[in-house]
Amino acid sequence: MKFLIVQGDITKQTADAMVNAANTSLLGGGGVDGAIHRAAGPELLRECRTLRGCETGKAKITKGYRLPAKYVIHTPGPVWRDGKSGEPELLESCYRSCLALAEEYRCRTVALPSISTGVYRFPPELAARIAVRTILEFLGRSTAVETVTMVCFDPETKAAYDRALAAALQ
Ligand code: AR6
Repeated sequence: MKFLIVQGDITKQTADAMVNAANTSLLGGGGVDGAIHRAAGPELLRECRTLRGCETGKAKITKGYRLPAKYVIHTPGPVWRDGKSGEPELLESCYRSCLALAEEYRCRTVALPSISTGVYRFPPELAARIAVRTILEFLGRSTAVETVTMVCFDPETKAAYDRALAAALQ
């Protein structure tokens, strides 16, 4: 099992499954969602329309079309309000739901973005701690997934994940 943290554009990452930080409509948006839809091509939106949305904290899977990934796993993260509206539990549930689908589809490699820390304003340090803990727990019991790569778009986000991993391994 391997957990990697890299900086870059997730749409350029080759993986069996690529996770999309979507919204509950699953019909596209800005940020990483917009980048994934642009790189995948219009067939992705066509398949997403058949899914009839997704609840916050859950996940749905589609094909990857023109992306360097066999599957895209779409998850709507929580919008940060005050931290007392179930945001941490919902974020953990996003990671769990995505990884469970990757396991079900026997994916060996999974690339993930930092869910909810962009437009949805989840504090990056807390988000990174939740993501790292949930991913490490999952990797400890997964039989299909061998490598999870957290793809951070900017250096500040990568630094937050590096710190969270260092703290988790202490
Ligand atoms: N590769 C990797 N990470 C990226 C990329 C990329 N190409 N582009 C942005 N990020 P966000 P959210 C980072 O806003 O907070 C959309 O409109 C970004 O810097 O994409 O979950 C959806 O449709 C940040 O660190 O997702 C929803 O409406 C992280 O990805 C809403 O935004 C997440 O930022 C979801 O908001």
